[in-house]
Amino acid sequence: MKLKFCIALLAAMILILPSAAWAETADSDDTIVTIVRTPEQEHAERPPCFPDPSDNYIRLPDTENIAQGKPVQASAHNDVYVSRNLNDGKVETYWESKGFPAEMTVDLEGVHTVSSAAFCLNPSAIWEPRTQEITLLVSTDGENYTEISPAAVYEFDAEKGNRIRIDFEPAEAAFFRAVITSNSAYPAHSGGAQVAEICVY
Ligand SMILES: [Ca+2]
Repeated sequence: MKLKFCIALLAAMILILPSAAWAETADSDDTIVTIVRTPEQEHAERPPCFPDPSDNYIRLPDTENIAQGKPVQASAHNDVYVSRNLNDGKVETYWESKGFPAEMTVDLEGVHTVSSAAFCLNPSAIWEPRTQEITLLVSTDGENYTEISPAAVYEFDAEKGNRIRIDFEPAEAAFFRAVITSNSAYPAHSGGAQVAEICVY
């Protein structure tokens, strides 16, 4: 009986002692706890040995894009792809016309000398390569338009940023218009032009 009592007492000590020791340590003012907080990641890290995909992107002018956020009118759109997506500064949002020809006109809110334009799609590779035929026109009064870049087929490729740049002779413009007459990725009856951003410089 005495032996059983000793075994039970020993077992109880084994169970109680570690928790008592832990509690003392955890409650002690001498315990040093170092909390390490990692900094927020502010941008994607890319090891130097990996090429930057944007190195292959078509370069856009360094000057201000005067089309961004300006009033814009466009042909009828498909689904939710409305005209305000054309120049909201986001390549993730886009305008899609309901058929061809597809026309968009940006009110530049004043006369500007322009010499370059860019058309962007989402640079994600999920947007497969395509071509779109584009004509550019400008106007100083909103009624009479002059062609500054004739209809030509441009290639959009995610490896080049899914964007194209059109340079032309400098012209005075208060209104900038683009007409798109084909889209190789969306030629079906209900298809149309697709533009994530129209930029004017
Ligand atoms: Ca957009």
